[in-house]
Amino acid sequence: MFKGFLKHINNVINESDIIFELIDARYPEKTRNYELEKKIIKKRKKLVILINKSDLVEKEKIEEEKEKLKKTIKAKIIFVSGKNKKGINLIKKEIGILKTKRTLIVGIIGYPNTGKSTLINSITGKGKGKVATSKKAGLTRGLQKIKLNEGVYLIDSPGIIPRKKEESDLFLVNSKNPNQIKDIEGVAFKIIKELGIENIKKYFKIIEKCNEEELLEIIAKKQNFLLKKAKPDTTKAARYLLEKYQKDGLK
Ligand SMILES: Nc1nc2c(ncn2[C@@H]2O[C@H](COP(=O)(O)OP(=O)(O)OP(=O)(O)O)[C@@H](O)[C@H]2O)c(=O)[nH]1
Ligand SMILES: [Mg+2]
Repeated sequence: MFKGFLKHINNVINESDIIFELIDARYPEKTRNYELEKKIIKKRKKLVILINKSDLVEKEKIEEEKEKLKKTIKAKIIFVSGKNKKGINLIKKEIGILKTKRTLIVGIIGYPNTGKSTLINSITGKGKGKVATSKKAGLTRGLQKIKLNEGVYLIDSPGIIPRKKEESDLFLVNSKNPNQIKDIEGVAFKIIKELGIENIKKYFKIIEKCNEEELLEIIAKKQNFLLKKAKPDTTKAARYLLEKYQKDGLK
């Protein structure tokens, strides 16, 4: 599956005149695809980095991240929110600069769930062809070309993950679904650590003093996830925690 997707993405890079890489404003570094960025630059294609979901972070953090990013790559960086339709005019301006008489192809790439399809719908607006979006990672599976206006096409692509990525990191940035995780408890610990045990306890309304491991046991007991001899089923509790994280970010 991975190989097939990579072939698609290589086609997008080859075909496009300009490529927008979407990264998640909450985890900019964790959702950058350095391999693809290198490939795009090598092919001398125009790369624009879109820090999407900027509605979910504080303005100060946004500026800080932009400065950090600027130091690492020679590309235009724009903050957007596909959901709130923020920055859409700036994107259209970038497309407009390149528009000549011939056909212009705009590729949209990024990790699964970074909001590529949602953004395309915001750019094209009402009444135009819509692409499907989902809370679950990995919805878009093939390439889809959407007409923006005369001679300008956007390509929606499946989310792609670089090789050698930790599944806990991929889960944290919503690029993997709970049923794709092998080490369920390991990933649950990572999520608890990242979000802070006190926040997780608050979410599950737990007041007892406990560490990460004990927390899963308490959740298991609370939910009645029990094994033989009433032993708490911590794997099931961990899966429950992962599902909640995907649903509402445990907030
Ligand atoms: N808060 C917020 N959520 C967003 C934004 N853009 C997309 N989302 C949400 O993120 C989830 C994924 O959106 P999609 O547009 O399907 O993401 P995608 O990158 O196309 O995902 P794949 O096709 O699986 O690679 C959905 O639940 C969207 O509602 C945004 O700007 N802000
Ligand atoms: Mg999609």
